[in-house]
Amino acid sequence: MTKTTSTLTPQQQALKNDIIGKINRHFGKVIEEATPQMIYGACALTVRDRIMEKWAQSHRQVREEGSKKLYYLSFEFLMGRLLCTNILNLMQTEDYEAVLTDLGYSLPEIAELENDAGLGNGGLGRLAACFIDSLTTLDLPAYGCTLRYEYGLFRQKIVDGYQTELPDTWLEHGNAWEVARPEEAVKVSFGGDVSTYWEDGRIKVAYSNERTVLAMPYDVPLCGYDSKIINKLRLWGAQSVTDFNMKAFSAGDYARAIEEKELAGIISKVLYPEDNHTEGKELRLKQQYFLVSATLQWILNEFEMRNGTDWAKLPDKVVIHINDTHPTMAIPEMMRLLMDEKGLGWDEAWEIVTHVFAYTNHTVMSEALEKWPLDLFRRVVPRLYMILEEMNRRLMERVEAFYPGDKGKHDWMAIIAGGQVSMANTCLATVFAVNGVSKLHTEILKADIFKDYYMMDKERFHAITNGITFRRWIANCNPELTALINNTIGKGWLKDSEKLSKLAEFAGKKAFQDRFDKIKRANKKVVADYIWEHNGVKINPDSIFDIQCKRLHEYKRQMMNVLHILAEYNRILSDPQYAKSYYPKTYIFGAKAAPGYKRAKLIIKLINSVGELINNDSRIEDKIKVIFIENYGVSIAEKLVTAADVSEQISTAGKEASGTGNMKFMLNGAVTIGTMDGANVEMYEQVGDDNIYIFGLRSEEVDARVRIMGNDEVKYIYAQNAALRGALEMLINGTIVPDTNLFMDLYNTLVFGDYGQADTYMVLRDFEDYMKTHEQISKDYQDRPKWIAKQIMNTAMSGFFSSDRTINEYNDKIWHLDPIKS
Ligand code: 26W
Repeated sequence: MTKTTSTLTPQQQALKNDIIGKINRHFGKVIEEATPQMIYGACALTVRDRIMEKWAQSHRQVREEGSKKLYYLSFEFLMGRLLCTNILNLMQTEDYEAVLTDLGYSLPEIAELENDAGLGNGGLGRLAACFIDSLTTLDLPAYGCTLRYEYGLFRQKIVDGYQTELPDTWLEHGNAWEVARPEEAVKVSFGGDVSTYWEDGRIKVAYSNERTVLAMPYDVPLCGYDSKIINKLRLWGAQSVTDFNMKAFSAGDYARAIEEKELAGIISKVLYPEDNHTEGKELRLKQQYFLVSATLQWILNEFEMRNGTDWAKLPDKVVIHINDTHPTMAIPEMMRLLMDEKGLGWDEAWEIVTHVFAYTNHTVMSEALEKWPLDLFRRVVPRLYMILEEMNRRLMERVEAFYPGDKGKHDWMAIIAGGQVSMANTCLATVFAVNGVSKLHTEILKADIFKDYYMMDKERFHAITNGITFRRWIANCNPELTALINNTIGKGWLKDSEKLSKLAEFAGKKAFQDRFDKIKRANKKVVADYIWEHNGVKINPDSIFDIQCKRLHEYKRQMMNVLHILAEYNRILSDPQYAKSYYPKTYIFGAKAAPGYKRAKLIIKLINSVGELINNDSRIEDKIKVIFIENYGVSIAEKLVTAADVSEQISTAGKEASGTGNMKFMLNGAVTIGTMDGANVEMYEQVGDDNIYIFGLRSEEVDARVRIMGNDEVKYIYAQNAALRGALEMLINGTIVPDTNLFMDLYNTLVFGDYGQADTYMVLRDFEDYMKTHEQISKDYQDRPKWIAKQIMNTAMSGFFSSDRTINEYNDKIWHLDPIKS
């Protein structure tokens, strides 16, 4: 209800009038009749207007300065909600809070009505979203390019402890942020026959019988934090071209017209939920071609409009980043467009292509390395196939020159070999820069999976450690802590993250500790209330909140966490002395499993079953609670990271390329228990030994261990570690669930292995060290001043992990963009 008495400033009063105006004109309602959803919509529209005003200005500026632009191609942009970050970036949070309160609402309550834009699986997609925020904040001209999936990552519903998948209908209320650009729509064609012929002394290409769909761009303008430029995320949606010219189709083309309509209907329908695993589906390949072809046509059109047809200048004006191998087809597509459409010869086109593209690898998991069957590839994109064949022929000459007579290298490094097209090799054969996402990950790329390419050209390999945007991951999600930091060291750190280290001198100060701890306690209470509401379990906010939230994958070792919880539970039951001294703990999990990854889904069931068992066992007097948060995603992560005492980052060393959740927890003052993996290594370097708990095998030890000691070591550990054995046996002895077969697969893979190799992910081998480290944490936690100092040090030393630093590194080493001038 509208209040009449108000203490709004004139500026806030104007904003209020704007919002009411939107309710009137956009929704045809008076303010008294507006639903909260309409209030959200009206707020979003007012924010969009403000961004749009800046947009026109910024657009002109970029054009006049003739700036070089980055196109960041990614199949995933896990943006989450935009209302609060946009308001924060416009520096209008206080105004919107005041006006919404005046209207009888609150900003957080209205913000919650926005559906998460869940256009991503996990780390890679969220990284893209953080990057676009930092690029914009740093005033660098950049466009994110992705698909406008009608359904984002599935909505997870837990039924009887099992994950079930429901469609994520994020567009159900429309998308207030996007602007359709029909005037920039382009056509993308699939399949058909390709033939070549000579004309005017050049080879020409003719296509026939292809299937064509229309790519419709939807732009989401993005503002940075206190910055000048407006960038955008371009989402391509597929539409039917036949709607426009159905009449023109002769009877013979009728079937084709219908086929095209169907194709258009499914291409941008759904995000594939595979993470670190590729299934090789035809539709996925079509999605890939659709995105890259539409984007490249747009890039070349823009270039031509501003710079004419001097294509050799393209690398001065454009840099295209390939986010993991998924958009790799951009490379042969650029060759195709330059040769077939713009009339360049192979060498001229190749010179351009090799100076325009850069590529980031995000995983070393072999199941995730994309390879496509030749037949499929040839059928879907016949012309690109021809181009890749020629690229491969020339590549093999280079390989032969560098590694004479080494046949093995030919197969391993080829674009086309063994009946498959390798996307990673296509990138490695072409791009001017390759990078890994943490120091360790890059070392592994250079020493292992990309070694042969590295030896040929070392200069183009870079290590650029990931980062996160501090605007979303502290300023927005933890306003109380942000205010405390602002009051203590000033506001500069939000744009210059290294300044956070000034907090270190307050780590031991009692008054500061008290305030810091009070905020953490309040955030824990919020999560406890959330759990009560959603899980119906009462949580003690004074217990240790120990959180592991990320995709479910064996290498991330949620399994080790569960086994350890079981071991603690058993010990509480059997050892009264231990029970007495046990400090209460709340173990929180959040994870989606790929729908086809059976074992991962079984681990979710296990976590829920263990929760049932432990949460309801009155003998342990609520000392342990185990909670599974349903439908983990960006918005719930924003709550969880503020409430953690302990952050679980426990992947098998060498497997997690970087991790970025680890950084979000650290920034909000959680202490990490982790392996020397991914960016954990650099977190350790930042905070030092006293403020992080490192355990387990190092990456260089992992392989050696399997090679030298093999399964004998696993048998030995099983025999000798009673706590671990006890936990493992619970999987199959009917204690957790009556059906002793249910978790048999989980037991078997650890103890006996899938292909004769037990304990692939070192769960048993790292268990003892993990257990001891947890004991130490429980002890240290109870020395409050010491523990809170550790938490503060984590926040203080996390400046390095701002994505602003990451983007500056990319820019210095790879992109070379200039910030727009005022
Ligand atoms: C083709 C199927 C598929 C889908 C997604 C294969 C691989 C992926 C991604 C590369 C998986 C991913 O998100 N990797 C994560 O990237 C983050 C950002 O760099 C890193 O922090 C994580 O460690 C890495 O697992």
